[in-house]
Amino acid sequence: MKKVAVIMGSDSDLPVVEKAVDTLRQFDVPCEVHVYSAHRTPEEARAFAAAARDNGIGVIIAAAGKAAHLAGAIAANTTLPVIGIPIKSSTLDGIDALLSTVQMPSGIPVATVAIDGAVNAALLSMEILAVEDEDLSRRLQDKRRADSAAVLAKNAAVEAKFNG
Ligand code: RP5
Repeated sequence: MKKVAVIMGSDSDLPVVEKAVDTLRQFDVPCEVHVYSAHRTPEEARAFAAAARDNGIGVIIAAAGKAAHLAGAIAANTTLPVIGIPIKSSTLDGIDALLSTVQMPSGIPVATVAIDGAVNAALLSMEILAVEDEDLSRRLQDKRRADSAAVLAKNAAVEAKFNG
C-alpha cells in the first residue's frame, strides 16, 4: 500500500496533526510524519515534495497556520494529491490559514478540509488510496456504518427522554 505523508509547518501544530496520524493508525495505513515549513525551510519542503512519489507516498497531508503556504508549496512540486489542513494558530482563529490554503490558483489543486480538520484529512487521504484498495474501502464503509449506529443510539436515548 502507498504511504500517506503528514507534513506540518511547525511542531506547534502537533496537537491537531496527531489526530490525523491517530486516524491513519486506526486503519493500519502506513504513514510518515515531518515538520517542514514553506517559509522557514523552503528547500527541504520542496525536496520532500519532489521526491515523494519515488519514496512510495500516495497522498500528502499538509497542515499549517497563519500565512499558510505549506500545502500550496508542496502541491507546486508534485502531482500527488495534496490535502491541506488550515490550523487555528493565530489571533485570526484560523481564518487566515483557511483562506491561504483554500485559495489556490488554477492548475495547482489543494483539497482543503475544515480549520483543524485533521480527522477528515486522514479519512479523505484513505478514501483516495481506497480507489485502488477494496479492503481499505470496505473498512472505511464499516466505520461509516459504526458512526451511523452510534448516532442512532443517541437518537433513541433522546427520543426516549423527550418523546416518552
Ligand atoms: C505556521 O506558523 C505553522 O504551521 C504554525 O501553525 C504557525 C506558528 O508556528 P510557530 O511559531 O509556533 O513555530 O508556519
